[in-house]
Amino acid sequence: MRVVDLRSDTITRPTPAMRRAMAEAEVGDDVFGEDPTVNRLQEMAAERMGKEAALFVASGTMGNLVSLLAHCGRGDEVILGDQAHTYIYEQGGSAALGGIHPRVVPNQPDGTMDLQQIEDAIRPDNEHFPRSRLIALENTHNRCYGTPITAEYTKAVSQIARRHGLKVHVDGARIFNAAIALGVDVKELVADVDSVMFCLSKGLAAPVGSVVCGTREFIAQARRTRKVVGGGMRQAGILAAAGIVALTEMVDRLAEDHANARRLAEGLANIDGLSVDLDRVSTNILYFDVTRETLTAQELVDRLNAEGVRVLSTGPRRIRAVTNYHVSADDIDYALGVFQRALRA
Ligand code: TLP
Repeated sequence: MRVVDLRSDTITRPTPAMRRAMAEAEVGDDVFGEDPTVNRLQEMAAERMGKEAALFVASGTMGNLVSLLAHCGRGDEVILGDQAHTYIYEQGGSAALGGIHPRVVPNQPDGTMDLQQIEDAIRPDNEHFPRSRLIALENTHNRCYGTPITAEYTKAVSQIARRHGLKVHVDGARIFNAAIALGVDVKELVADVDSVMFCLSKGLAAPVGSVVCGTREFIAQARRTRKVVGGGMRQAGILAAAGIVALTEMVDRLAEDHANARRLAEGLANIDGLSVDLDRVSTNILYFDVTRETLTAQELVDRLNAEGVRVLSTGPRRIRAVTNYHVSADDIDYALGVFQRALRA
């Protein structure tokens, strides 16, 4: 059966070039700082993001966790969006393991938080309150339709943070999608922030890994917090080698994923029983709603799955699709045919 897997860009498998690089990678013990391939990836990543230093970690979740643990102590507070991946999908790890208190501000449909609401959420120095330490942004914003967050907005948030002595972290799991969609150098998107985490294992198709970037001092602290959560990975150059290929060969092609997401959205918009807001499709993530009363999102997902088209239901009427390296324009047209049949049934 022909399969078109749109559940996530995390399903991407390593390219032949990655497998070759992995097989040939020079390695050493990275806990001693002696893995040349990990070191090279970290240098490349820091350079790409315009930061002093970088740290290879096992996953996006680990990257966000070690960053929050490095910025905040127990009883400190992080301000973040109510739709943030870190708030919803990371098991509350920073609270559970780090005693960091989350202060949520509503995300607006475009993934930003209202600047005034952020500023209002910062606590005055008072023994009743946790200490506000950090503001966390997400770019692109997964739950907010994969919307890219602009450099101007990020700068405005950073200015608020500076005024009050807070730091800014960006969950940039898909920050290269944002850079491609906005047509800017990725450095501009993180120029004013203290730390950024980006993923190699999503649209960039590496099998494993994310990278945290920031100042030398911050990365030294993040290295400590990575170790305590069990993230010291020894001969991790085997994995970093694929990450290097991801950074050098897989960034520019993200534009194809964006074009395919638009193609899918436009096709879905023409299918009776579905509703898509075309204005909100700007990267590789799209959400749409099942408007036919007699059909739930999960029922439609099951019908599609039986025909090899895989998507995720994220609410009673809502479905998410994510275009990725293994999905071509022809696959999109095929998937649209399957959608049409599933809704006719
Ligand atoms: N997102 C996954 C799922 O967890 C929902 C997906 O399929 O989109 N930040 C953001 C913005 C993410 O979207 C994700 C993964 C992470 C962090 C966590 O990365 P991993 O899965 O590597 O821990």
